[in-house]
Amino acid sequence: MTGPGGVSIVLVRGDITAQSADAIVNAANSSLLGGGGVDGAIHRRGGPEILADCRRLRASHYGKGLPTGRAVATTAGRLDARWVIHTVGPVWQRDEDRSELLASCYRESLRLAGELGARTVAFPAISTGVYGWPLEDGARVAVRAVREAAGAGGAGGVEEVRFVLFDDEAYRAFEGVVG
Ligand code: AR6
Repeated sequence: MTGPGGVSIVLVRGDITAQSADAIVNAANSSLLGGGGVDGAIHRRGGPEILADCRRLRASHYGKGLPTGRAVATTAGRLDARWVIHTVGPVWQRDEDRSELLASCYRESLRLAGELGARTVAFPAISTGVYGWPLEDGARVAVRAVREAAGAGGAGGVEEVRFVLFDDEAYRAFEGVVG
């Protein structure tokens, strides 16, 4: 169903590296040089071109790394996509509300995807793995951020935002929010 700003939200259970989309979003860390989870899988399946691009970014605009909440694009290498958009989620903290930073990851990634000319964008559930964000809250922040950005015209020509959820628990958390 088409939502605010003409953007449809689609939920899929699976591995994000197996998706076909214009842009695939990576739950990276600020080094941009790889890691575990989605990040490890993207670099493994996408091949060395992605890391080469990341190294170039570190050597130019992002000498100190990519700040939390921001997004940057590289080639998608061998993935079935035109771009990988790397974003850095916040580490979850019990005593500090960092949800604005998590929302910023979705907003900035979507804005960049729109600027690049993407129509389909695949997102993982950012911060809900290694970074410890509770799934249901992570889903709530994600869906709200996408709907708000789309409603405010912040998604350019993006037509589909696909959340790619790795397991049943994550899928159900998003299903509960999207309805
Ligand atoms: N496809 C889709 N979802 C996945 C996949 C996959 N292949 N693999 C894991 N998930 P995480 P974060 C789910 O840890 O929490 C890395 O080391 C996973 O179950 O990938 O933002 C980076 O370099 C979880 O629900 O990202 C950073 O250091 C969600 O994707 C750090 O982890 C996100 O889990 C970022 O941590």
